[in-house]
Amino acid sequence: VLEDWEMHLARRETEALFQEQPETGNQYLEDTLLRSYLKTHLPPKVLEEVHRDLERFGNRLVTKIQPLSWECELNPPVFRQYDAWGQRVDDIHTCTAWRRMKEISAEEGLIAEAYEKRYSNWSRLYQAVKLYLFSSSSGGFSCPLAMTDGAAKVIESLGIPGSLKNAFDRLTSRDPKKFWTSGQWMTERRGGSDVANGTETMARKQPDGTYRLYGFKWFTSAADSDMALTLARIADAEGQCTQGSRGLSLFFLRVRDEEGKLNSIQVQRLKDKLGTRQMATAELWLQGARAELISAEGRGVAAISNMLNITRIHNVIGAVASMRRMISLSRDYARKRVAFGKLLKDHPLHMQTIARMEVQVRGAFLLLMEIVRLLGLAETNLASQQEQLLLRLLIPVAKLYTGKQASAVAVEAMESFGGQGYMEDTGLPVILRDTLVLSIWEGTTNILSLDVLRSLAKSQGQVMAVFLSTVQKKLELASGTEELSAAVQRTREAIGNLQQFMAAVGSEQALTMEMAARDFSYSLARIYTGRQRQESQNHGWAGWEGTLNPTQCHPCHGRDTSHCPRLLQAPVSNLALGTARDPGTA
Ligand code: UCC
Ligand code: FAD
Repeated sequence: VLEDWEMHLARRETEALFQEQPETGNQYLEDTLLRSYLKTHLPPKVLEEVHRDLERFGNRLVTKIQPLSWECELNPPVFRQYDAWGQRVDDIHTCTAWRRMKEISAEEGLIAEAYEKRYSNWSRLYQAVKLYLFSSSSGGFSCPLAMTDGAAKVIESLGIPGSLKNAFDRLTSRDPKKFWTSGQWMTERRGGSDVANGTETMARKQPDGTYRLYGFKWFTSAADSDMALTLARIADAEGQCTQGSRGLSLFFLRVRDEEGKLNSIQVQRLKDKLGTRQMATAELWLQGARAELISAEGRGVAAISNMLNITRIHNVIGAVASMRRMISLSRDYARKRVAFGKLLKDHPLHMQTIARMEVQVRGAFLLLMEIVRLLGLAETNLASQQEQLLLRLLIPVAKLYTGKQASAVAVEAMESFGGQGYMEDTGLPVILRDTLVLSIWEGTTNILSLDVLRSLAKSQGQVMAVFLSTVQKKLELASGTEELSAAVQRTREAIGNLQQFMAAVGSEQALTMEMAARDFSYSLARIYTGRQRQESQNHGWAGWEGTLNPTQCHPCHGRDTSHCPRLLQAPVSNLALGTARDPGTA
């Protein structure tokens, strides 16, 4: 009996030492940076209404929506190609929780808010904040919402033609019974980055003016969506198509008809993905899918770029939300987990690790807010030409940079839970997996870096002037604050490096700029968020960083660069950009 009693006591002791799981409460109320941003920027009347709604939404997220999110993870979509009698059905079955997410998205106006413009230029920002809070509890539903928003934006930018009025109303509806989501079918087997050369899908005009599409779409996310925007080449009477970008046009199509029958589309299979497994990504054969041409012929890429710019902003939202969730959990864990006789929060080194992640997410959050603030101004005709240029530049910069940041933060944060971080049923690996895609889809880091250059070229350099003058103004404001003086100084030095680099690139711009595109873009992100590393002043720290200058390295200008010994030894792209390096938490 005594032995039993001792065992009981020992067991109680062990159980008492067991750590509680990390939790988050109302994500709105707990996010001091978000709340202070809203307080500083929103007009008081708007703030009052928005605050009430966000507090309510924050509670709904933690009590009702978060559990659905886990259900989505546990019940990923299932594809059934044939029924029991051998009939081809191509049914993508989604779980109840996923379908509930669609209803909640409508009820909460997660798309509608931006188009109703109840708060004029602040509506976009308000929508983005709701999406940011929703993202990590959405069970992957953020993905269809991104594309739905993008599709609504394209249709709005076309002036909402009569034939698309129904679609627009549904995409922006608050009625769960009416609400539609959209897909974005761009990627084909031959290329997802090089869409201009990768697209083989052909469009044949029908006597009634509609088109039938024939081709194979290699990645189609949220394949359970109601409609899609997609690219195809219009065939002439002889069946010939114009190749390249100028041959691409944009089409609207319904995925299924009123009876739920697929629109001459066959689902080949669902992708077996590392993450985002809650959401169906399919390979689709278009076998004469009926579609409507919605851009001018040959202007498909330009027309769909309205969608890309919106979905890329959603990507930034997802990246910031992921970092915020990981860090919130990590902080909570540090308050509960004991190591070496004290809580993790009392170990300075552990707290330094968390603080470094916090700095990352804060910079990223403020960059996101800046973008949606500018977008709101642009959409209500309140943006100056300079603000429009800045918005065009900051979208790819933020997408590429925050995608990388989020991946690095997710890995670091996972480690902050020790072995538990690696355990599947904690849910932490889900966040990591879902985060890793953010730098791939919606344009990879390199492709977005080239888009940064595109925005520079298109504005004939004006955008850089706007960027620099905007940063200078922000620095002037900050320079009055003593605590910020060192950071202001470092940012000024980084701007100096950037200007020096641009001046030195001079006439050999094309190749150098292409090679430098990634690091150049990172520099823009770091400068805009005021995040310069002290180490960047020391050129020795990265081995090769800052050791070349652009005029030194062009033996192979205009030729195949792959064998250039200098390029193999030292990435030319870091020329003079002392601030560039992969975003990380170190
Ligand atoms: O991945 C996808 C969906 C994933 C699921 C959704 C998740 C959402 C986030 C959720 C968060 C949780 S959909 C597939 C995404 N695919 C891409 O992003 C494609 C990546 N490749 C590019 O971005 C390339 O740069 C291309 C395709 C745009 C390059 O095409 P071109 O035709 O070779 O490029 P051009 O000739 O330079 O551009 C054609 C026109 C030009 O206008 P004009 O002719 O007037 O000079 C460009 O200025 O398009 C214009 N343009 C743009 N305009 C190109 N890009 C842009 C842009 N970003 N903004 C404005
Ligand atoms: P590639 O274009 O072959 O690129 C391979 C590598 O080469 C990349 O690292 C890229 O950065 C680099 N590279 C390519 N060109 C250059 C260059 N000029 N300079 C420097 N580097 C270069 N697509 C859709 O259309 N709709 C969807 O719904 C969709 N959903 C997706 C869901 C998931 C989970 C994933 C992973 C992808 C999805 N995609 C979707 C596809 C996605 O957009 C593409 O995978 C992406 O754009 C990259 O295209 P790719 O896979 O063809 O890679």
